Amino acid sequence: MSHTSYLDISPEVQHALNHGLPIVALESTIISHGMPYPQNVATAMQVEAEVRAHGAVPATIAIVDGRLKAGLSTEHIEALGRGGRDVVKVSRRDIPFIVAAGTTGATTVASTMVIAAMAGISVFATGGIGGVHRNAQQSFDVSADLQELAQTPVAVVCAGAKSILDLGLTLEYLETHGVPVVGYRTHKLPAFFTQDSAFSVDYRLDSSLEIAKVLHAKWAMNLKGGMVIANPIPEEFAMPRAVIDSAIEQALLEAQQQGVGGKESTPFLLARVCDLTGGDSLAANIQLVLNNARLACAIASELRQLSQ
Ligand code: PSU
Ligand code: MN
Repeated sequence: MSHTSYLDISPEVQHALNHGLPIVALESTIISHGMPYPQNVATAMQVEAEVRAHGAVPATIAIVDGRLKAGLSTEHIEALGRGGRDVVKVSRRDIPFIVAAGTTGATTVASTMVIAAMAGISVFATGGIGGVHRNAQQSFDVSADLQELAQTPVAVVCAGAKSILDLGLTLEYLETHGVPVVGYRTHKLPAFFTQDSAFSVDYRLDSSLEIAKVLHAKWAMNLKGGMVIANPIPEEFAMPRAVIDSAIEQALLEAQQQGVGGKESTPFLLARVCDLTGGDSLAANIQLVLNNARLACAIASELRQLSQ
């Protein structure tokens, strides 16, 4: 039995693989834990439509009834969205338990990368990656997303990371593990809701072709691991820094007071920031994901051409 016998590739994704068409992987924890219902389901469907409209095939990834899925049905997306934070959040360590039990889970950036790589998909779009949490000097809370980027050959297009994290320590960690952080048309690390932060990226690249050339060269040389492609939220959807900063401070304080830790930490903070800023942050969140999907399509298309 090969490892891919655990994997179901949808007919649409399989067709794209057979014909060398560009494919963009999408994660499912952003659906269950990253946004409220029903906007989460609507957004997941809208992102898939955006990918198709930009000439690529979407592969939304999750684990359903113990099967690794690359390409989800509308019913599965609906179930993950409706289940919300009751759905099991699956990172790399959790995959074999969910598979062995034959149950269902939403995949994080880390586990989505694992399954995308298994399916032969190398470009992935999402909102924000996990990272080194603030006060990680004490808590040791470092997202498994960062180690995955160090070992699995998938490029992750995101809007940087939310400042619920320590962005400086996140960059240091990625540097140590050899993960490049590319700014798309920017020198600054975007901070999800805002176009920039106080931190610089490693490399600025201004076109999807340049990004694809770097990915192609990296993987042609068998340099392991992925890459972070940080794409700033479009200016018209960015949020005032003071508004978002105060919501994040408040959410962090509540998490500390309530003793929230481990894998609950990120979903708790995401939900509180969303509540505290109301519909504004959700609207921004949706727009930045669409924006990342478009850039991922362009990179996936260029990469296909370079690989032919
Ligand atoms: N950050 C966001 N939105 C998200 C997540 C992070 O702005 O939806 C999700 C992603 O699935 C990410 C995960 O991979 O949270 C990280 O969780 P943890 O910190 O527990 O590794
Ligand atoms: Mn964590």
